[in-house]
Amino acid sequence: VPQITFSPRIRKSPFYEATVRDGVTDFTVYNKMLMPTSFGDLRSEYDRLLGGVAMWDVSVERQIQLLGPDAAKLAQYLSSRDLTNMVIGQGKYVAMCDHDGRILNDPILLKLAEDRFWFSIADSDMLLWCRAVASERGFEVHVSEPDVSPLAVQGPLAEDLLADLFGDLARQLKYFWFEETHLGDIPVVLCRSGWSKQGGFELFLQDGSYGDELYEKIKTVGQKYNIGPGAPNHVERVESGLLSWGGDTTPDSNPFEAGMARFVDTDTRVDYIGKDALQKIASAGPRRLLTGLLFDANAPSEWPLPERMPVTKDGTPVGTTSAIVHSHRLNRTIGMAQLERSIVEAGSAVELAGPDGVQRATPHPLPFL
Ligand code: THG
Repeated sequence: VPQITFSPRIRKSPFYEATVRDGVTDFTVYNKMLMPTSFGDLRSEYDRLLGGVAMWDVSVERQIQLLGPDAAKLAQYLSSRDLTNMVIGQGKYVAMCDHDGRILNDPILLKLAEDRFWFSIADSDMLLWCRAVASERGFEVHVSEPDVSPLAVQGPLAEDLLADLFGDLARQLKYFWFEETHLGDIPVVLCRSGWSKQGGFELFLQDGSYGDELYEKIKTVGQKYNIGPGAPNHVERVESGLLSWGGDTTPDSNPFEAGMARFVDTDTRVDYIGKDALQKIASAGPRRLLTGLLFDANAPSEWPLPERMPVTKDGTPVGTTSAIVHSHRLNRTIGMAQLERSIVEAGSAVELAGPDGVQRATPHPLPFL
């Protein structure tokens, strides 16, 4: 099997040593950094996420910090969502678009102070973009990638576990809200968030030298909840319809094609990059839509293919898939695809030509579950 060559260009997480001790078997590269994707038993990792609690090293979700008197102005100008009523301690899921309305990233934006924001980014070079825009606009703001590394604790038992560590704070936090706090000496931001729909938190470690200590602390307290290691779970995220930027999107996708329409404000007085383009797309209607695909029958086990696959309707190309998985809860092959809007709106049956024959599938609303 070919291997990835490690080098200083591929950064390691402060939890790297801890995940190796825990038996990590697979990594991907994300934001020029290694991210664990499996500990060797994906089915157990799924079951733990659905029925218990799992810990994921997601330090690859880097923070782009905006600090200074114009931080709020820059955060708004970069986000296609009206942030007027955003308060300190609140997180919001936003799209960052270019001037033509293409989606560049889909971060969670955290407001830590009136003059301090974090974009918790997906896999694209937003430090370059944010610095360039800040300078071109002449904004008085310092843009950096600070030493901050999120660690996700996900699953139905995550709240009990974190209440053991943080007391009532863990129970009181609302979805996407957060608080800057400490665990002993360890500086963290505790946020109710995470890339699953099973509930849970992310601890944004604010000093990488505590990586091992934080991981082991959660693992120790987590023993009574049978905590185990895991990673952002591909099967659960397709069932839940969570967007994977760069996977479900292509370089020219706009947020309406990526299922992010409800997070875009076109009818607003605030100004942001791409607003005119997004208004035009919104009134004309996007050409394609992100949709679930429900296969007529279970596809053979070699089908959950990592590549995009062409989708046709009566032989005519109508889009491509970005994920095909076997849903454990539906006991059916499901997928995600960007297809012509008319196909999605009509719910028309489509075909996919795979390794051993053609499979039929039907558009299905996201989330599946
Ligand atoms: N956590 C943190 N940073 C991140 C991610 C994360 N950065 C990269 C990536 N993930 C950003 N992408 C997403 C995509 C979806 C969601 C969160 C981050 C998500 N969406 C819900 C949904 O679509 O149903 C809820 C959105 C809402 O209601 O506001 O949770 O995971 N720190």
